[in-house]
Amino acid sequence: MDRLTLKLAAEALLRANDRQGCTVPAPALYPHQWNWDSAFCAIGWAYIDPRRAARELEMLLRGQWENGMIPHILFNPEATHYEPNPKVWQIDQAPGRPQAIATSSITQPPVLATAARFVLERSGGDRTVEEILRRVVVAADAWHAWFLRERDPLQQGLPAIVHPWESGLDNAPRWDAALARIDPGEVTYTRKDNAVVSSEQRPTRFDYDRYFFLVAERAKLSFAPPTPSRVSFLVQDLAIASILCRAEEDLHALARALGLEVPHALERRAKLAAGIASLYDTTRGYYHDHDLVGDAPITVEHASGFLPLFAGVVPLETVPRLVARLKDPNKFGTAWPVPSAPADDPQFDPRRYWRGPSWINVNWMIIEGLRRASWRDDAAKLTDRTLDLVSRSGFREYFEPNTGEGLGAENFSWTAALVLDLLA
Ligand code: 2M8
Repeated sequence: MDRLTLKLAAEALLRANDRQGCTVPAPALYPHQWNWDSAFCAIGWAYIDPRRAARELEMLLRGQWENGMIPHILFNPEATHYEPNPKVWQIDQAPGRPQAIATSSITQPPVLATAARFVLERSGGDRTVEEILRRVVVAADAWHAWFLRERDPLQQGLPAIVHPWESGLDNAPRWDAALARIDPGEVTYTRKDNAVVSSEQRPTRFDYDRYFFLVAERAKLSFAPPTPSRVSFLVQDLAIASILCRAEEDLHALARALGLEVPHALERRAKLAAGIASLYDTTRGYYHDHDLVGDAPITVEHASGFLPLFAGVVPLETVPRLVARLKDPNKFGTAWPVPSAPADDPQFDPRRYWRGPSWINVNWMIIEGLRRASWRDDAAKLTDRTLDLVSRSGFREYFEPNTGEGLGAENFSWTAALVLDLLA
């Protein structure tokens, strides 16, 4: 596909996946509204129709809980081909849940404010867009505050996740040890994903047993803020900290541009930046996560280790070390970039979801991070290679990093949306 054909096809895909104002990630596999998917989609919609882009973000606000959390899934009652279905989350008794829509009880990486700023900057002063984004500012501010109020039990500027699904990088090897500690017992559940995508490209039964166990645990604990002694899984997630840190900066800029105040955004950003700095391992030369239940660093490497670049918090002297890992063929310098796990990791599985394949949203955040760090040539090369990958293999969910083969769902929305930005 040449670049113009790619652009037209990306636009057509977003339109085809539009369900009255929200873009489903992939109609056959993911028929609801997902949190960070919508934020990435809004970035693509901004090139087609900024009002539609703003609407995508506004649709996410329908799911906000009273405590500020914006959940990871907002369910479409007409779609029944995804599990876990709304009942499994048992949120009917949850304090402060939204009344008008069924949602999951967990969150996802907060890309919302970053996407909103992006949309505003491409909206040409459209009043309708500005009006919607004012509401987004208020909602994002409450959500950001929630992360540091309810999800940072040690007050270290490091938000913790209670479920691998919250990371968005679901079955990444970095969660294996923390999950292995859990004995889920007999969990009964239905899976529908394996009917759409080959099971060798999806999370395993080991993962799903624990995913469903943890969903039930949230309800059992009445959705209360987690502490390491009360929950089975609690991990300070470097990627969430990085994305939130970036989002605080974007929220601050967005609010100012709209004549609003978000008095705590920069303060929160500083706390997050300090938290992220504490996760850098000078000996190994990369950033990592921290397991709060096991009270130990998680030294398993992952592409998420580059996201402090996206937050703009990597010290100048550390950037070359990260870039060297990105280019090393034994680590992240595979033929088709960027593998989600390093090629020399014993857990590296080039066809299985977040355990090896390349993902366009991760590439996009790394490209943005490299630009911020003024590594323009490498950012440009990664952009070209990413566009070549999609031109060659289509708008797939993820890609085999050695061969470039498209894997996972077809017609995947954020792949199309972010291609529109990479082409611009
Ligand atoms: C994947 O996660 C969902 C659960 O949330 C699943 O596997 O069913 C992840 O790739 C996640 O990051 C993404 O938001 C979601 C929808 O694309 O799919």
